[in-house]
Amino acid sequence: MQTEQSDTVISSFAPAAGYSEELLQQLASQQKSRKKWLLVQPVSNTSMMVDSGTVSMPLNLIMVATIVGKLFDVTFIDERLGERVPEDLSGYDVIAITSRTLNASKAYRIGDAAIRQGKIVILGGVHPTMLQEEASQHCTSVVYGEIESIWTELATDVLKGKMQPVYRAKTLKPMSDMHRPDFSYALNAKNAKKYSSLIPILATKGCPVGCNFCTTPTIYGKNYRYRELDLVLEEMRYHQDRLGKQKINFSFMDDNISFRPKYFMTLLEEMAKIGVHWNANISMNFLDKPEVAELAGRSGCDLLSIGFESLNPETLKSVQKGSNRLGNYEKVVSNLHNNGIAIQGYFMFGFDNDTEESFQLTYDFIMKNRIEFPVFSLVTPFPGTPYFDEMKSRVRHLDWDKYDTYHYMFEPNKMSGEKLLENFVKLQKEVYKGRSIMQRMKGKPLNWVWFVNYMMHRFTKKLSPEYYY
Ligand code: B12
Ligand code: SF4
Repeated sequence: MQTEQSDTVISSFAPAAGYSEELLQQLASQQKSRKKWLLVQPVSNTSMMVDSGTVSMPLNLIMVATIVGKLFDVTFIDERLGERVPEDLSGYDVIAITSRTLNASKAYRIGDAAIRQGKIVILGGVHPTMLQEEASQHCTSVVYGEIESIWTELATDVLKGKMQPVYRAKTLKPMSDMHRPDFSYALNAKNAKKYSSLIPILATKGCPVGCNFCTTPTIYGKNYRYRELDLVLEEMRYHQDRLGKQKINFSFMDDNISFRPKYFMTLLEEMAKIGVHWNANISMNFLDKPEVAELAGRSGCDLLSIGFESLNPETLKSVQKGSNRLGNYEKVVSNLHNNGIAIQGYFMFGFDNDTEESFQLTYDFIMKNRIEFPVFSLVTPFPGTPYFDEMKSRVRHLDWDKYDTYHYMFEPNKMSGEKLLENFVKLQKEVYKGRSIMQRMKGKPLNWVWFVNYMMHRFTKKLSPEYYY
């Protein structure tokens, strides 16, 4: 299917000098027995709901497993399912760990233990990418960004037994050249039944909007790449066949699925034909057009995740959230609701402009507009972002276990930290009270969004500000 060309047509994509696909295949075929990789998704220490109960299938590690599994034996451990990395790692040659900031300290502990046992240890994911020097102390090699773009170099060096401290690709691989994720790694994991039934999928990568608190523009810059639509649709059909039904719920892991409107609209047209259901992250510019919401609804969209972030225009400006126009918020919401699409609305607190009134304002906005799935976080300067540089001197913790967006990272100008937390917790309890859920959800389709509200109700009931100081 023809769509416009990707922004970053990486026709010049090639491995670094001295590496080639032919050399890699030759070395791989000379392995006496295939080297054994242990791939790990570490569990974090956070009490956040997303890390307990039903967990989403980790597309990041599935994609790593897919490419590694072409040449090596793979064992896949997702600690969020309850399984733990064994103490004795003698059965493995390579321990490869994915990490975000939230689970970095756990990832490092696993890395340290593996180093002590003489293993090749590879750290990847957003946190090691942003803090290579720190991560290097807990592994043999750090991989910057996606594995696919640096795989030839990485795998060749593993086979030669000569690792470099950092692997960073000079150019990014076109997404259409990436393998279709092999879900068997996750589906065969111990306790795989704990995975949510939503199937993660990827159509695009990158987001040039450039919010200063987000890692995506730092890692992928202005790049916005997408897969051929045929590949995305073929993957959807594959899952329909595998599960023997048409109505499958897909969860797009894209940073911002609508950044190229023509591609997005064609994708919607095609999804409408195959009868799937889906949800995705999206920025709101573009959703003020009723025809976009109408087509999204027709294409099976159940829910869109939108970063409203703040109702304060000064704050939006200060974080460079160029996609948000305060004047459009209600219009965007009603366009989506008119087409049966629920909204996961992200709201952040703890900015210097925030006052106690900001919480009431947000509560009123959510209740009036009946936002189905509000998510609240305290603004967190994640390492490697421009926001981190800006706030460095005020940050209270560099303990990554606290980077769960529930601990406050700095005292805002117009409120004490204690007041911030008190209001933050109170707001969540209010929004997820049984009565408020009914007010926001009454008459809405009986699907998994109700279940999420029930889970949030249970989670917020237990919230207590003291825990997050
Ligand atoms: C989709 C998404 C979600 C989804 C699903 C997450 C999930 N189940 O994985 C949901 C909505 C649940 C979610 C929730 C949250 N998210 Co989120 N999310 C994303 C998003 C947009 C895409 C992640 C993704 O799956 N991409 C697709 C995969 C295939 O790409 P990838 O992860 O980059 O993996 C590739 C490479 O990194 C590399 N790689 C990864 N691991 C490894 C390991 C090895 C060994 C190697 C070699 C390579 C390698 O190769 C992979 C394949 O190409 C990212 C932004 C981003 N681009 O990373 C934010 C992001 C990960 N989220 C973020 C945050 C803050 C959150 C929340 C805290 C938000 C909140 N307040 O609720 C929660 C916390 C959830 C949790 N417990 O972890 C931050 C994390 C920042 C940080 N420094 O840690 C990010 C980076 C966005 C940002 N603000 O910068 N998120
Ligand atoms: S719109 Fe979303 S993905 Fe894009 S830069 Fe901002 S926070 Fe990151």
